[in-house]
Amino acid sequence: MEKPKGTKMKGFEMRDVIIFLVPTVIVIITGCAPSQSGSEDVCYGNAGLPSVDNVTGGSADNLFDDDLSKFWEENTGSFPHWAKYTFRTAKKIVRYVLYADPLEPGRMPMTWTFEASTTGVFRGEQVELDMRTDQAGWGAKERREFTFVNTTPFRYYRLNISAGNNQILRLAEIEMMESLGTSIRYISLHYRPGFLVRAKLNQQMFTYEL
Ligand SMILES: [Ca+2]
Repeated sequence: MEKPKGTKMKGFEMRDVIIFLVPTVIVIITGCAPSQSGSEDVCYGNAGLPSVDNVTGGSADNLFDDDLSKFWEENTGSFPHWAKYTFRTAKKIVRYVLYADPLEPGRMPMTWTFEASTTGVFRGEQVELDMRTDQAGWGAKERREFTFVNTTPFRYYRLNISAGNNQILRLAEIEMMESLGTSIRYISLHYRPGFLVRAKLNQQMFTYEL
């Protein structure tokens, strides 16, 4: 065994330390925070109330039930559409995750804003926390994570979808987190001779040169 050396891996928050064992070397990646407070999804059970602008299949509850086989669908063929979560107590959300349906991932949103409000009205008072315009090519059960800067607790958060990848909109799950700490599910490591380690973490690829 030899200690890792070389450049710092980009893309991780500098928090906890995780040690991965790979052939002949120990790779220490600083920054993963698997059990950090705030890194977990806070949209669950009686933490708040889901709602959407319209339903033609599934329900608003299906967006926050931790079950990818249940979805919210809207198939009237027009946009925008929105999905809202009303927390019982204000939370400082800084990260959210969207999951595609196992059977119809091509119905995922393409363009949206992620917004917050202190009143829940969303008629101009809301704050735009994040915007995405290019979210194409979703795969079955695909997970995409989005982060932004937010220093204010809000009770109301909304995904406001202005365009989809299909006229029919189908979204399997939404998660929201209070920390940028990266959960480590779906991690895989690839090592090859020449001292290059590649880690795929939550759909993002990182490279560590030893
Ligand atoms: Ca679901």
